[in-house]
Amino acid sequence: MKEPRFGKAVTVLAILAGLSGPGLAGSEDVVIADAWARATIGMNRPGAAYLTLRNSGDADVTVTGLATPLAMMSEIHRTTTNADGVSSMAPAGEITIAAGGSIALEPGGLHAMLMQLQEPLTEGATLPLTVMFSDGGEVTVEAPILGFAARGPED
Ligand SMILES: [Cu+2]
Repeated sequence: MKEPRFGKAVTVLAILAGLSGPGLAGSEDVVIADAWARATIGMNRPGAAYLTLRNSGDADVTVTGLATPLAMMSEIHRTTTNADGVSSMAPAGEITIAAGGSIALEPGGLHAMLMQLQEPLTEGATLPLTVMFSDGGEVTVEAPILGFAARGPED
């Protein structure tokens, strides 16, 4: 049984070397801008939050999930509108931000869906929102909560 153990040790060393190696690109190259959430009436319906992810690194970065203490479950959803003008949404799965690229979560497209709210999203308060990445990194932003009819952070 020595060989499997040796194999595991080599793997761990490789991971450690990767973490400290120069030129490592990953979630530390991602900047989150223009985060905001929309106020909710009560807690019966999910809340929505929006933000822009910019990847200034030279490697693609993948978003694996979202979390906020104000909701039991948070997911990135994608809204699509069919030829009949009917909109529907579904979980978008993992989202990859190309090296040097950016992805916007905005009304009518991708959004952070905040399900099973633990308290209403109140205009004027802020929502802590954590974005998780496939390299294990996390970035947390405080998204201001705007009014019920807000369409963007400038409203
Ligand atoms: Cu949704």
